[in-house]
Amino acid sequence: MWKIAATLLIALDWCSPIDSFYGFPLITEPKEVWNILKENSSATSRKRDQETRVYPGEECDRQCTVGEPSRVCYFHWVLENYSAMGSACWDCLRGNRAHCFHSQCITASGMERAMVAINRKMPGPPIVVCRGDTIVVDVSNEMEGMSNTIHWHGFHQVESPWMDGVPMLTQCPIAPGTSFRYSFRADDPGTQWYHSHSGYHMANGHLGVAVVRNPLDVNADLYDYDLSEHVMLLSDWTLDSVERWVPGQQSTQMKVDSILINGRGRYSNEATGDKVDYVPLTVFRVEHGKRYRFRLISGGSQYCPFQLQIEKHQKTIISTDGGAVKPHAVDTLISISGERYDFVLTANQPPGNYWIRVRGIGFCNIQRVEGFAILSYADSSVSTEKLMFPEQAPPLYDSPYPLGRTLNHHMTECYTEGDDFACAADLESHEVHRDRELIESKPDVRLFLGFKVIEADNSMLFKPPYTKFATVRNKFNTIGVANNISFISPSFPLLVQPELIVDENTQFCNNTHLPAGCDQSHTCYCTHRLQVRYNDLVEFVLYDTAFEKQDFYHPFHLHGHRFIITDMGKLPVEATKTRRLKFLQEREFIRRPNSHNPPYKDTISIPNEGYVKVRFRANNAGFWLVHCHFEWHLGTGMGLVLQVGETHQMLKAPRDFPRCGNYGTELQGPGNF
Ligand SMILES: [Cu+2]
Repeated sequence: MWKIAATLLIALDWCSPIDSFYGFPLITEPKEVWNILKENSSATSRKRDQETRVYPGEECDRQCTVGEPSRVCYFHWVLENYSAMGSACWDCLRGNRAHCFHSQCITASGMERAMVAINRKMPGPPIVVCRGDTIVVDVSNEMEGMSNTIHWHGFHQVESPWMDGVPMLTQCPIAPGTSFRYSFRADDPGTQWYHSHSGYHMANGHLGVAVVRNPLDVNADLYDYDLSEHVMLLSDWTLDSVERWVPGQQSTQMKVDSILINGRGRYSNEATGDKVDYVPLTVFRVEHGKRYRFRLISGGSQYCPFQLQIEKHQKTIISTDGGAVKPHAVDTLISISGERYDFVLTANQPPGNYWIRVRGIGFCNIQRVEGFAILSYADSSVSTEKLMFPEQAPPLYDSPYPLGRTLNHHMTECYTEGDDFACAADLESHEVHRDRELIESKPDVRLFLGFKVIEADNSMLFKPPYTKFATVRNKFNTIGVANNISFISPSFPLLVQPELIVDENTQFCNNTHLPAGCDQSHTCYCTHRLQVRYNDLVEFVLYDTAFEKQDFYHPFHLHGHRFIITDMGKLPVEATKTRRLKFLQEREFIRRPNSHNPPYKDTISIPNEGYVKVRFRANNAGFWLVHCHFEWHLGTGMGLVLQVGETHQMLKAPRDFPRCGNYGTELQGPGNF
C-alpha cells in the first residue's frame, strides 16, 4: 500500500496537509488508503509552495475562480453485478414511493433487470471539478468473472496517455477482484463523461457525468447559474442485458426499450399495453427569470439519435464536446452517442411544470420510444420527490411538439442558408479559439476512412476462424468494419508494452497491407493501425460506404485529440464506389460559410451516404482508438488504432504499471501444433 501511495504522490505533484478532513461520505471512504494519503500528504507539504489538497471527490463540485488552489479529487468506486428494481427498491414496485428513493435503489425504467453498477448507482457517481484539478479514481472490480476499463470521454490525457481506459491499447483490463487507480489532470474544460470501454458494460449501466468547469468561460455572461443539478445524461435501456444480441438470439429484435434521463424513465409498450407509472422521473428545478446552463450528454449505446425538446422553451447552444461556440438558438436538439451539447435555458414561461421529451429517432422511429423528465418552476415548499411523480400524464407519442429550429438532424443538408435546420458543422467557434495554422495550412496527411456495417451470411460466420458479430434479428447478422477491416484487439497494451511489437508487419494491417489470403473484396480481420508522425497536421475524411439509403449513421470518435470540422455533406447520389472516392479526394478546401471559425468536437456523426472531414494536430504521441461510438459496431470491429509518433516519442507509463499478455509454453511430446 505504501508503494501505491508513493506512486500517487509523484504522479500528482502532491502538496499539502489534509488535516482538516472530516465527515467522509461512507461510499467514497477508501478505508486504509485515506490514512496513508494523509500521512504522506503532510510529510511532503512542507516542501511545496503551491497548495493542493486532497478532497473527497464530491467536495470538488464548486464555483471555479481564477487563481484558486487546485484540488485533488478522490473517488473510490466499486463495480458490481447488480439489479435494476432489485432488493434495494423493496416495495417501490408495488407503489411505495419512499422505497424508490433508497440510496442504493436503481429504478431505471421501472422494470427488473440484471445490470452492472458503480457504487450501486446508475449513472455512476458524478465527477464535477474545476479546470486544473486532479481526478483520482480507485476502481475496484467486484464483478464476477468480468474485466473492465473506464474511458474518460473528452479528456485527452496529454500528460498521462496510459489513463485513457482502452483495453489492450493503453492498459490491461482490470481483472475481477483487483483494483486500478486512474489519476489524471482535468485539463480539458467542458461537459465530459465517463463510460466503460470494455465489452458492453456501458449499455448495461457503466456510465456517468464528468464536468470540468472553466473559470474563464467565454460564454459566461450568457447564463446566471451553472449547477451540477442541471446536467442531463441521456441513455438507452433494454429489458435485458444487451449481450443477448452480440452475438444474438434469433427470436429477439435488437431494440431500445426505454430512454432514461439521468438514469430515470418509465417503460411503456404500446403493443402489449404494459406501462410503468410507479417509478420517479428526473426533475430539473428552475426559478422564473433566471438563465441556466444545462449540460447535455448523449450517452446512448445503440443506433438511435436522441431528439430533445423542452415544452415551450428554447435552448441556446453555447458549447459542444467541451468546445465553446457562438450562441445558437434552437427548439429541437438532436444528439448521438458520445456527443455533448451545453445550452442556456431561460426560465421565462409562466411558472409551472413543463415536459422534457427525449425521443429515439432514426431507426427508432418505428419503435416509438420516448423518455420524459420535468422542468419545474415550483418553489421550495414543494419537494423534489413529489415533483418526480407528476400528476399529469406525459404527452402522447402522436402529439409531437413542432420541430422549429433544429440542430444536428441526421437527414439535414448542411450550410443551407435561411432554413430551420443546422448541422453540428454549422456551429461557429469563437475568434479567440481560432487556430489559423490548423485551418489554413495544407494537411501533412489525409486519411480516408470508410465506415460500414456488413451483413454477414452464414457462410461467413459459421466457419473457422470464429468472428465477432451482432444479431439484429432472425438471420440478419452484422459485422462492423472500417476500410473493410474488422478490428482485432492486440493481446497486450501497445502503449505500455511496445517492446512486444516484434514485427510491425505481422502485428498491424491497413488497407494497403493486409494479411495473406485477404483482399479488399473480402472483409479482413486484423489489428488495423494507421500511423502519423508526431505533430503532423492530419485530415480524416470519414465517409459512409453503405450503398443504401438508411435512417442511420455512425458517430465517429477520436481519442486523445479534439478536431475541427471542415466539411460535411452528402456523397453524389448513385455514384460508384470509385466515383465517390474521387469526389472526396477532390474536395480539398474548407467549406463555407463557417470556414473562418469551424467548431471543435471529439465526436461527430457521419451522414448516411455522406461524409465528414475533420482536422487536428497530432501533438499527443500514443496509441489512440478511432471508432464508431455504437456499442456493437465497435464490439464487432468498427474501429482502428491511430499511432501518433514512434514509440520512443511516447510518454512512458509508471514502472509498476500493470502488464499483461498471452501465455503459452512449448508443448513437449509428439505432434506438431
Ligand atoms: Cu457505427
